[in-house]
Order: sequence, then structure tokens, then C-alpha cells
Amino acid sequence: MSQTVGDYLLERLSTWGVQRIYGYPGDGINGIMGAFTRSSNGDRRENGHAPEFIQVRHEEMAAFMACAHAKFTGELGVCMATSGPGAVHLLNGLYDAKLDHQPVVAIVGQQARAGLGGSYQQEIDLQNLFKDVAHEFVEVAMVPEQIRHLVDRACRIALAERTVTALIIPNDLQEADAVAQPPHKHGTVHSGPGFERPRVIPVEDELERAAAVLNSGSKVAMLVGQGALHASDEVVEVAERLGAGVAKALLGKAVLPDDLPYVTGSIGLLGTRPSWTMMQECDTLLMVGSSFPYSEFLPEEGRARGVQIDIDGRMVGIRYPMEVNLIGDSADTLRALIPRLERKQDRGWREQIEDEVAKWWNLIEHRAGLPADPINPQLVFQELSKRLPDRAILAADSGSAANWYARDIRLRRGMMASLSGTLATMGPGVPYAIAAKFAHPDRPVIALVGDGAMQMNGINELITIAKYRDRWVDQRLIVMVLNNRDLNQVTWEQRAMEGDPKFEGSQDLPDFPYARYAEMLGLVGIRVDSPDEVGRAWDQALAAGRPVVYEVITDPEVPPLPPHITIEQAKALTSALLSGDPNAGRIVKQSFRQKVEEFLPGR
Ligand SMILES: Cc1ncc(C[n+]2csc(CCOP(=O)(O)OP(=O)(O)O)c2C)c(N)n1
Ligand SMILES: [Mg+2]
Repeated sequence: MSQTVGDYLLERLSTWGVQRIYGYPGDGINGIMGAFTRSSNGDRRENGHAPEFIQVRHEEMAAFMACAHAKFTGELGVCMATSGPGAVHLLNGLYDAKLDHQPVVAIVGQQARAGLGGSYQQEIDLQNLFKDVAHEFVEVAMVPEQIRHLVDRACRIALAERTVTALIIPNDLQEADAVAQPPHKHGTVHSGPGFERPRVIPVEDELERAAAVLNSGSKVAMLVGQGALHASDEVVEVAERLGAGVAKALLGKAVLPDDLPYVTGSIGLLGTRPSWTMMQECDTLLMVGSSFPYSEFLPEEGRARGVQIDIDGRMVGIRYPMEVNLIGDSADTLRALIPRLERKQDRGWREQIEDEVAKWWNLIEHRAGLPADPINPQLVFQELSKRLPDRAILAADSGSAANWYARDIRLRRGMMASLSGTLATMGPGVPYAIAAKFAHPDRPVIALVGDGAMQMNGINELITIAKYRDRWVDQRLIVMVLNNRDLNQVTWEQRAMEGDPKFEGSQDLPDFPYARYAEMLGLVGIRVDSPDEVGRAWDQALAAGRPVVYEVITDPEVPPLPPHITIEQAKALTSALLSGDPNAGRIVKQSFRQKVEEFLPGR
């Protein structure tokens, strides 16, 4: 059989190093599914290598997995869906990738060319649908001669721009004879594969200006994000020289290990008090590879002099009016800066930060030990933190879990961790963990997920774990579920931001037997409803030879408090309680406990 467009598509993707495509079938892509069959049967003699198809439960999960593949490997992620409904399902996962700047290619089918424009079944204007999420490149293939350059451009633009691109391929075209090399004539395009990241560093004058600002400050605060994930050594060296403290945006949690005494941890609503204080009191801000959005957690305009480093010229100078914006790779730029930075002789600022960080960790540990009904969620994260195996990969979902992940988990060097940082969507916890496992089958992977997110999609994706677990040499994949029967993060937002009582109609969740369900799937199920068992259950989960669902019954009235409570938030909370919040009594008790402890001497 001669090579089809579908066959050639897979071959070209494989030339780009794509080993795995997360997807879900449908008649819009049957011509590509046939190509997968031929490649795995070895019938397609022209190319020995083709990507593998990984079947998920829902196309959105395929897009999350492609995004997570990019996050945990630095490579291109690829997802695939059929025309119409399958393509629509991809969207939220693709936006997650776009907003977190991950290179992802989406390949979707379309109805046959002859029917397009005829209000045909499952016909959707896909180019328009993807025009926002894949605005850098979204193309419909019309003839076989296009496939080579469309694949080359979709991959190259996704990598070069760190974004989402999309290819739409009508189903009849997938079955047509491939044209691997377009004829050499007017109107054809002749492309080649491959992308190497350039070395990007700012010009000397700008480095000098930046160094002058940093050298003249006496209280330097650093904020690092995911753009600094590969620049840990350089960040340490700069922080040492400048006597700075370092706060970490959520996506940059793995930039520095949390055992360094001057790392103030996370920042923002899910942040820590030392990060808050450092930003309030600093006179100089050095921001590296982050687009952390909340201005109230950064210095007030004019209070500090600012230097920012970012690889993307579009992302500088938009969070704080910086004095110097350096466009460059974070590691290379910091390396170029280091010889220009003077070591600060006065270490008073650094000592103040270290002192606050030490007190904060004591407080966090103490908060986790406070009683709750039945289990304090912070305890679950603390007990995990102590036991995290080397090289663990963590994925957190949006919800209260993200708070405790941000504040209580102490990462060590060599670990990886991510979540939906910018879209902050519910649902990525389990699919991220699955993609982490495919990318690094020898590493332990832990997903930290709320019951709402489990009910949204996590439960279904456990089926994918059961289906593929035998592939992984080390089967340690733990899905920890905070079973609080509440959409807790939003319940607290209703109370603290809006001043409304909890609206049970929207917030209460039905119970579900997560652990028992896992057992039905052949996974290990552990359910814990007493604080004494939390640590032991982690030991058991981490020692299991199979994927585990670890369900913990936690108290929804333990407040995921921001690092400081503003007068407005305190007023709002009071108003929520006075307007008849169903759990007012227990909230007052828990909030009081959590807050009062903060001011006790010695903490
Ligand atoms: C797709 C989507 N829908 C809604 C939200 C708003 N939201 C953010 S967190 C959250 C509650 C999550 O509940 P759960 O997963 O049970 O975690 P918990 O906060 O209870 O620990 C909601 C509804 C969102 N971020 N994404
Ligand atoms: Mg919940």
C-alpha cells in the first residue's frame, strides 16, 4: 500500500521527535487512526518510527496531558481529536497550555472537503474556533502537498513562540496518497524540520544598567517564576551576592529547594507571610521569568527600583514599572550579570528574612497540628512533605489543595512540580500526573486533587491509569483526594471576598467512594478519616507497587487564609458569618485558631 497523508503525518511528527500523541478517536480522524494501526503493525515500511497513540477518556484530558508533557520534559506536547465535538472538547486544556506558555500542537479532523460549507454533520468552523487559542498558527490542510510544511510550521512555531498551534485535516485528505516532497514549481513550499533554541542575552549596556540598580539597593527582593526553572544555580549565586530573599511564583516552585533559609516560598493569595513582608519592605525588586499578576503583593509603585528578566519581550514591564527590562534567557542573563554584581557587605536584610522564614515554617508546622473535624488538610500535606521521595513529580489541582501545596510542601532539589498556573482551571491534577508518568516512568508521581476536581474528571481518568499502569516500570502514582464534600476554595472566596455566606446549593458536593472505586479498577484504595493514620497511610501509598488513590476526609472549615488579612476581607468574613453562614460557629473557631497562633510569642 502506498503511503497515505495520515501515514506521512505521523512520520513527519516523528521526525520532530514526537513519541506520544494523547487523543481520542472519531470519524474525523479515522484516516490517522489507520496510520497508527499500520505503524504499530510494522506494515509501513517506509518509516520504522511513529508516535504512539495514548487513549484518554475526554479530549480535554488529552490537551492537559500534552501541556504537562511539555512542562515536565521541555519538549513539544501533541494532542489529537476528531472534528466537531472532539475539537471543542480540547479547548480548555489548550488554553491551559497557551496561558502557561507551553509548546503544544493540536491536530484535529474535519469533515470531507467536498462537504465543507454544506452545514454537514459535525461541521464546525474550526479555524475560527481555534483562532484565539492557536492564534500564532492555525491552518486547514487542503492538499497532500501541504502536509510537510504545515507539520513543520506547527511544530516550529509552537516551540519558538512557546504556544499552542493547530492543524485541521479533513478526513478524506488523510486517506489520500501522501506527497512527501512537493513538486519544484511556482506556488509550492519547501520546508525542513528542526528547531534549536537560540542563546538570548541582553546587550552589555543594559546589563550594566541593571547591575547598577541592583548594586545600589540595600534590601533586594527576588521573585522567580517558571522561566527560571533551569536557572537554579544562577538564582542562588545572585541571591547570595545581593543578600536577597527569594519568593517563588506558583509555577516556579521547583526553581529553588525550600530548605534554603532565604527562600520565602510562594507569593500571592496562596503565599506566605515572609514573601508578603519582603515585598512590602524591599527597596529593589529583581523579577526573573515570572508574570505573577497580583500587584498588591508586589511593592507599591515607586517604592522599589525594579529589574526584570524575561525571554519574551511582550512580558516585561507589565506587572511593575521596571527601571531596566532585560530580554534574555534567565540562566544566561543571570550568568552575564553575576560578575557585575557586588557582594552586599551588610547582611542585615538577609538575616531579617531568614529569621522570618524560620518562624514561618514553625507556624506552618504548628497550624498543621491543630485539631480539626476530622482531619486538618494541612496535616496531609505536611506528612507528605516529610516523606517526599527523591525525584518526585507533583501535580496540584486548583482548589484548596493548591494553597496547601503552595505553603506546606517543601520541595528538594531534583523534584518537579506543576499546576495550571495562569488559567487556574480545575481538572489538570490527574491528567498532569498521567503525562508525568509516561514521560518519566521511573519517577514517583503524586497528584494533589480536590473532590470537586475528581468528580469533574479525575475519577474518569483513573480508568486511563488502570489501562496503562503496566507500562510503567515504577508504578508509583498516587492520587491524593481531599474529600471535604465542598468546593472549598470558592466557598471561602464567597465568604472572604464577597461577604456572602456559603451557598450550599452551589458549594456542597455529594460524597463518592474514591478509594473503593480505585479498588474496583484494580488500583490500591486507601481511605483515612483520623489524623493518626495520615502519615502511616502516606508510607503505605509510597510503598505500594501499584497506583494508589489516597482519599482523606478533611475539614472544610479550616480556612485557606491569605498571608495577611486585609480590613476588607475581615469585614467581608464577618458579614458572611452574620448573614447566616451554615457553618458559622465552626468557622470562627477554626479561623481564630489559625490566626491567633500566628501572633503567639516564639512563632
Ligand atoms: C473549570 C473550572 N471551574 C470552576 C472553577 C472555580 N473553582 C476554583 S477552585 C474550585 C473548587 C474546587 O473544589 P475541589 O476540587 O473540591 O477542591 P477544594 O477547594 O474543595 O479542596 C472552583 C469551583 C475553576 N477554577 N475551574
Ligand atoms: Mg472539595
